[in-house]
Amino acid sequence: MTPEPIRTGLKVDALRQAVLDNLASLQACYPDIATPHDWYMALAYGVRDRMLARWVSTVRSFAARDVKAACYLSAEFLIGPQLGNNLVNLGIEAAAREAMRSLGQDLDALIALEAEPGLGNGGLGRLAACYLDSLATLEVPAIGYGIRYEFGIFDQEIHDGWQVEVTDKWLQKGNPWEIVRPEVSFYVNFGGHTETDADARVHWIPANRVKGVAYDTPVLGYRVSTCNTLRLWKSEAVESFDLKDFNVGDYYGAVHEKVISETLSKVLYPNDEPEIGKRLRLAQQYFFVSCSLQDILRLLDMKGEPIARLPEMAAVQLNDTHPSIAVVELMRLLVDERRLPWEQAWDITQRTLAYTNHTLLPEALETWGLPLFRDLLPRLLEIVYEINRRFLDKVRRRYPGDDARVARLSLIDEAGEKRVRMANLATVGSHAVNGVAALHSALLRQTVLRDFAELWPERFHNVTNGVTPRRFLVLSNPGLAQLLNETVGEGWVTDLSRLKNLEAHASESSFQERWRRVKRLNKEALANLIRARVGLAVDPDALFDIQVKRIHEYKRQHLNLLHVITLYQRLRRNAQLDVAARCFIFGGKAAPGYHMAKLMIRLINGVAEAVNNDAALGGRLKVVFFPDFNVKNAHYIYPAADLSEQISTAGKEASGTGNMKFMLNGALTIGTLDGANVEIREEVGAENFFLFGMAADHVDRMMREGYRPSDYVDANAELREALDLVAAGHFSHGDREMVRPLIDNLLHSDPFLVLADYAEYIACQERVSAAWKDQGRWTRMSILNTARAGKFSSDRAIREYCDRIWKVRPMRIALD
Ligand code: 26W
Repeated sequence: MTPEPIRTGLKVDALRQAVLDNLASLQACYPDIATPHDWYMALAYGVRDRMLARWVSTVRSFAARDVKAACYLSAEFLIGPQLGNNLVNLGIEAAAREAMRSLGQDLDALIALEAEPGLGNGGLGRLAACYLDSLATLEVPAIGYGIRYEFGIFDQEIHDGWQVEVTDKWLQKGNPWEIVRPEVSFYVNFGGHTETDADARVHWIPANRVKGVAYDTPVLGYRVSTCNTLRLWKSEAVESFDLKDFNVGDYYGAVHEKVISETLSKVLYPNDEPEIGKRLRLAQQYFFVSCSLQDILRLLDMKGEPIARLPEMAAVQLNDTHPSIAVVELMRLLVDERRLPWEQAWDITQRTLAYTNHTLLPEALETWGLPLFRDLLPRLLEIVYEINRRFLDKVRRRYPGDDARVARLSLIDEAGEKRVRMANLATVGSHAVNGVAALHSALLRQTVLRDFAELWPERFHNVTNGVTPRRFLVLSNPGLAQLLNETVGEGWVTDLSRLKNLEAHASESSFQERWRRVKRLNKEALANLIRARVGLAVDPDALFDIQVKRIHEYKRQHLNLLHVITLYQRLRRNAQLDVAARCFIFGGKAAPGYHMAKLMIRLINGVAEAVNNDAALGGRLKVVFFPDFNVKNAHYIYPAADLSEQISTAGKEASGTGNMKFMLNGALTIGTLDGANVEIREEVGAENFFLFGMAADHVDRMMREGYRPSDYVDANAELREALDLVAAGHFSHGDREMVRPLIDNLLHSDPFLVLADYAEYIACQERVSAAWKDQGRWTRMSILNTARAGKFSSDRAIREYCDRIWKVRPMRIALD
């Protein structure tokens, strides 16, 4: 049997030889002295080689054929660790495991070594990564465009119960998954002024210029030859060293420009939701958008396509408003550089761009002050004015005399300090606008973008989010994946609706036994990790009640905590109380400047300390704050959950995607009618979902008619007792001052209606405990959650974008 080629062979022998070759040729060492990092890099480069073959074929096919590509512009791509995912998508995990075992290495230990590329904050960034996986798996030509942050989202440590941010040095040991493209680089202007020449052509005379250099990461589809590209831009100085300054001894001067320019892609802003309006943030956004659009036009030129065909060749998706300056930058490139007439340029821009909104929270809708905008992007502000002038002319013709509507629709908020409204700009410059869940898209039309929805109803769509079953089941829950393969065949991985075939087995006791066995092993694995990371022993037989997501008041981690405290009080009052043993697991990062969120983390840890050390509870309650929740740790958490906490105030969580990952892994959801919870409950059936709380319209009415939180305290003794315990410092070593901001917030304003939903939540949790007692019923509901999760595959969402918004079709790749 002819041996496989070392660089592309997929079997054990070729892989083993590739690793040994790479140890020598890339790590410059040999097995006896190789460190675990050397083995990891040697294997990673071997896996990369197998992807490159497909990468090159994909790029060659794309260049040769008249096909339209999807270009996903996002300030965040939370791609997670790559090795395990690439092994699964290549279909060589077993072969690699054997090859490494034969070399005395443990594949899982090597996978655990990889530094996670934390190039995102949470939902929005992870969604972008899931979508790249689905685009490649569906063989759709696509490019992800973003920023190669040198420092991603901070690592979270917990010291004395408080979050401490630690710099994320993900690039410290090198990144085998990226390839630098020094020749794919563009200049980006900042500051300065504009001049108009004799033939009315506007020239931007910038104060500074930086260079953007492309770093490409391959994105391989599952068991296909399509390998798309994630192109991330790094900022560099045009002149990285100024000899003149150096020669006159001004050593700092000599490297000043280098330092300034490189800051653009230095660090990810760790905020998700509260808008920060920092100059560097706008510069970052313009930097990657300008590089990306220049690159898209360059690819069009390389294909010999006229600029007028841009809308037929590229569908550019704006992942929230963060890249929405693209509306203006594309106009600048088409009008100023390509000399197109304004009307033609505008038509091309609108037909090329589309915008996805991910939040209704007013404080998260980006706006930029005119002074900052003018100072940093003078030419773009001129174009904003012209876009606005022409747009409002149309509005005035449509709604004569309706000045209030004109003011609301304007790209410029004239009230107070004038600001550019990025959501309005994104909507005006796009042919399609979508929300990320049915409820969210409806609320978008009724609230934030109401005037636009009335103006252009045909532009508004909904595309409910999805998650990739490759990473969030095949890779992170191999036990369940195996059971699914044996029960419904392997087709579900790329056609998640096939999980429906599980329903027939939902009440079979033998199947239920195997199902519980898988969940049990995953809970043991998480329990071991909790022991290692937090030093706490938890009981895998307990109900694993998990809430993991960014810490935010609208996500209501403090409502969850009030349930924990209520149970704690009940058991302290009556140790014989018949409640199901519960292990409460919290996880999530707080934006460094978000003090209420940091206080919530501190209080969770304070409650954990009190509960976990209270012998009277007999170990029936355990509370864990799992540190540094990220994609890597999520691999252990979603498969081990029995109960998924999705308890945001209705109308606040645009969609949620963790809720989908929990459902896919057989967890039952306790939640409100918010975001995608509504559709999860529709798919799984109301009888398999623990619902509580006010619906969005009730919340809205309550907030408009005036809400008095103290009424709910007066009406509920357990609630008062729980709040009093916190206020008394019971969970803060007697420090009342520490918790006062949280207590005062709840008692006096409670903007997210925690106290109003408390009673129903507690009652719902009692229904959960009752259901848990009947393991047959619980397991049946668990199986039905997985069986009916098909809709929430990111493959379904991407097919909807391709058909309804991008008009992009798959392109089969023939491997050379
Ligand atoms: C300007 C600061 C900032 C940064 C990030 C504002 C807003 C954001 C994101 C929009 C926040 C985000 O991640 N939103 C989440 O997006 C997910 C994917 O669509 C949804 O599932 C979540 O409900 C939504 O909160």
